[in-house]
Amino acid sequence: MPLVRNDWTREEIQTLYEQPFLDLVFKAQQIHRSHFEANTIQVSTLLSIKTGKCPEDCKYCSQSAHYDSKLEAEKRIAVDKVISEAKEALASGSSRFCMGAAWRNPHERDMPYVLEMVREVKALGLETCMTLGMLNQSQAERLHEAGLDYYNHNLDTSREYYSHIISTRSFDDRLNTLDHVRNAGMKVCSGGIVGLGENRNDRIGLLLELATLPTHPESVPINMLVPIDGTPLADVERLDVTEWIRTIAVARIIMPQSYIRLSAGREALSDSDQALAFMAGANSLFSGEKLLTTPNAGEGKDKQLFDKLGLKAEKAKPTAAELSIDAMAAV
Ligand code: SAM
Ligand code: DTB
Ligand code: SF4
Repeated sequence: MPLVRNDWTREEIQTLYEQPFLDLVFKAQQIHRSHFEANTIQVSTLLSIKTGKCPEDCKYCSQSAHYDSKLEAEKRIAVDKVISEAKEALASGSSRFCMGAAWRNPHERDMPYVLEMVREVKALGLETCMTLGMLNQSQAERLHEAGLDYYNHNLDTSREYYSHIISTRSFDDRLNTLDHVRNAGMKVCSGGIVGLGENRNDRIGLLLELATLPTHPESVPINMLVPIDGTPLADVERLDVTEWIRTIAVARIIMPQSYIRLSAGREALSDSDQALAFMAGANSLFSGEKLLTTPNAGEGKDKQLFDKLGLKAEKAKPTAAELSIDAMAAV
């Protein structure tokens, strides 16, 4: 059996989900250890570079202009401010800086702004990531040339449940953006959200889509809905934490070389829940006081958690270009 498969079937994924919880977590941890260093977590910091008034109608989102979430919208923030936040992220041990904008897609007039930001953040020695909505092929190529390592664009949920959550962009629009990102040579960060009122078949459907992409996303965020007052999902029934952890474990098993990211929703988890999520193969998270618009476990809390569990933060990986410069310097 090859190490990494792209031909997973719905039935196989369902069987993985349905096994006893401890068997599933045990298997996920075994697979995790055969592909990654144990006890090592990749840490990213998020920054919202343009907040609110988004034209899209994602039913979970505080930033959609379609709902009254009481969020205060902000214009594009200055590049200098982004750079000072990135320096702080680096100093606090993050290896990747992820910049997000509440756009349907970047307009051409926004491109010089985002490209300058990528160049400057990259120059600090951080890995760079952006999430700006849909991209066309030319935008993806320009971002890659400027030094963007990762692009985050989530499928969010199954193809079947998708239309219950978003009507302003289609599931295929999302897959097209992922194609453009991949073709441009960037790494893909794509996952979804659990706890949207979907059922287990939808969670299976989401993972099936991700694990049958021609190349697995290098990073797979598994968000748990953060309920936002004023949005249509504000009062949706909360999903049991073990079901979130099952989703993480199945993702780890079927995408063994991908970083599985414990994403939005960590605030609702106890330290022991988080330990279980790491046991299930999660090996990446967002640190810092804030995600894009909602609170997150701050640095202090995460440091305590890492100390308590004996975890260490992964260092930023040098790029191929940096490695060849080092090799030349050694001659
Ligand atoms: N506007 C861009 C887009 O949607 O393509 C990028 C930012 S958007 C906030 C990034 C992702 O965050 C969404 O796809 C969704 O998976 C996640 N997200 C947003 N709001 C959330 C919430 N309230 N709870 C959990 N995850 C959320
Ligand atoms: C992802 O999958 N989760 C992050 C990141 N990609 C951009 C965003 C989470 C947002 C949570 C809600 C908020 O803070 O607005
Ligand atoms: Fe806009 Fe992204 Fe929020 Fe959807 S998830 S409303 S696209 S900011």
